[in-house]
Amino acid sequence: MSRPVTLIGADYSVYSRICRLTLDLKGVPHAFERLDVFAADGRTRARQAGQPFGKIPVLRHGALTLFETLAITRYIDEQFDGPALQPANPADRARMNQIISIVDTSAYPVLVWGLHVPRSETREPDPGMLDKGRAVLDALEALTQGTWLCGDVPTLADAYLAACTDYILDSAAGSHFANHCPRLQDWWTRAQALPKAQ
Ligand SMILES: N[C@@H](CCC(=O)N[C@@H](CS)C(=O)NCC(=O)O)C(=O)O
Repeated sequence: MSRPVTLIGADYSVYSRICRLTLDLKGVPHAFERLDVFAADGRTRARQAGQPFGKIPVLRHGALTLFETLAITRYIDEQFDGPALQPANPADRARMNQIISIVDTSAYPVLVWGLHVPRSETREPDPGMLDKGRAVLDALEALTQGTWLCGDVPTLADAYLAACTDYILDSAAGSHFANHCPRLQDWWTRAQALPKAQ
């Protein structure tokens, strides 16, 4: 009998969405246990669930507990049957890793927290944030090739970027995405049809 798979996270959480999208793209049946990390006891519960920094998500596979989305998504791809979500070709794989790294180090802090969150709280973003956000989108646009971000089939890069695109569009950089990033725009028309991880 196969070991049960449970993802612990929240619907709004970009990193939880990345893991759910990865599970769905891989075709792995799983349970989703909701944990609101921003609730009063959220960080304590996340630590109790196995995330030492009090964040989400956490993946359980039988007795195995994993945290850090990078590790979780690669584990899902390598542990389970289903379509390969990391390109075999080293150059394509490197491009996928570039996009993942850009989402981690730039898109998430700048576009989601630096631009989307201030808009959702009806306050101005920090000075210079919009220029930074546009530069992130320009870099992602330049890396986008093929039907999906890294070729003919979806990869982990698609899960990473798709998980935060709603937030990017609902930010001050949204019009830059719509008007100056035709490849990303084209990609998003397809990516919206990916299994809905929300
Ligand atoms: N490096 C972690 C980042 C996870 C993360 O930042 N999760 C956010 C939700 S999307 C969180 O738990 N934030 C709560 C906090 O930072 O206190 C990963 O890759 O899983």
